[in-house]
Amino acid sequence: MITLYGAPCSLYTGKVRSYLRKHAVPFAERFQSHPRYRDAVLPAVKNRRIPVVEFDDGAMVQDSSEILDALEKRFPHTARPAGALRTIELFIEAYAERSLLKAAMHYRWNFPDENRAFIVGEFGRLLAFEQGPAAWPQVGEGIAGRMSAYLPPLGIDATSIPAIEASYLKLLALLNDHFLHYPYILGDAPSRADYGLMGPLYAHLGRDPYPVRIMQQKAPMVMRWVERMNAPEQHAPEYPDRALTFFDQDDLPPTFRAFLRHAVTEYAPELGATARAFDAWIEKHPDKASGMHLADKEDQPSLGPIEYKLEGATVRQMSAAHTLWMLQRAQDAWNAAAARDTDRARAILADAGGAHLLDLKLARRLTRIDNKLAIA
Ligand SMILES: N[C@@H](CCC(=O)N[C@@H](CS)C(=O)NCC(=O)O)C(=O)O
Repeated sequence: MITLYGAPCSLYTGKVRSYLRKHAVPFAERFQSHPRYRDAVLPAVKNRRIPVVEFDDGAMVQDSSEILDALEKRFPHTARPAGALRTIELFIEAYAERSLLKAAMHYRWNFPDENRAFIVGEFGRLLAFEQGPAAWPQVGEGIAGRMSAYLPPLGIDATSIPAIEASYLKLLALLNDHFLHYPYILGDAPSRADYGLMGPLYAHLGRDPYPVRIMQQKAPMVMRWVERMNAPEQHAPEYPDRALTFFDQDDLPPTFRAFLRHAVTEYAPELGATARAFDAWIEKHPDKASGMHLADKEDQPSLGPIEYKLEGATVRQMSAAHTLWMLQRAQDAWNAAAARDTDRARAILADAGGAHLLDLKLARRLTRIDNKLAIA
């Protein structure tokens, strides 16, 4: 039995929970308030973020992408995309992890009349459920203050908000079109593209009171996908009797290609600016040898401020080294692919305007050691 330490309102927990359900992996979910989290899990992972998965052999992993890697290794019989689509699913996972965080956080924290009581209650429940409803608001407010303080470093401000909203509404329209024809991003079976997107599109945008209404009203097929991704079975009555296969990498449908173009358009400028910030950071830190953490305390440190364009607006935010580690994973899959698949993945990304992302090389490779970013 696997234990998932997480919470319903947690973005990255939504990604892992969906994977476990879709792959029929038995698991139980616990809050961080569970005594085992405090006594055994936190001392082992040394990272306060959720999700954490504790495997039946005692291994514990923090970071949703590393958890999915571990699950892929431990349950190798489960279907996953191969060839060029492996690179593409990892790229979409990276986009979902970073680029959609802005919409998730904006729609959670900037609509307090509708959201605040709910989300403060959620935080109270996950930390102090056993203390009862009277205790939740105060406990929840403490966390809410810390979480909403992430908005400025994420670049969510008066200048960027119209762009963040425009970008999100475009995404909803593109995905709604896609799900008119297919149950998942890469066809008739779920992939890491779907799990990655489930983080923001479920925990925040498909569950908090204000944004869930937008999704229900503007993108009912996306709402259905969220429901499907949380179901243990295929749950796709709209498209019955289909083989559970992925798209043919040589024949990707227009709705997928339009979605990928949007993801590349919105994410590539942030990636490019972050890569430049990393290279500048490396120059300033010649002492950082292989195996050293980027920062002593922070698991996912920033590399300093960056600026880039989103939907014509200038976004000013703190960069995130973690997003480069995610990109590197897609690049690694690309480098490991057979020649034919390498060409194909490049052609798919080129069609979306993002072939250059495969060539974006960093001054040093990144890795994670003891659940923290480090120089490889
Ligand atoms: N890269 C990590 C990110 C995890 C993460 O940021 N989790 C949030 C909750 S969804 C958290 O624990 N935040 C606590 C904090 O920022 O202090 C992953 O994919 O697991």
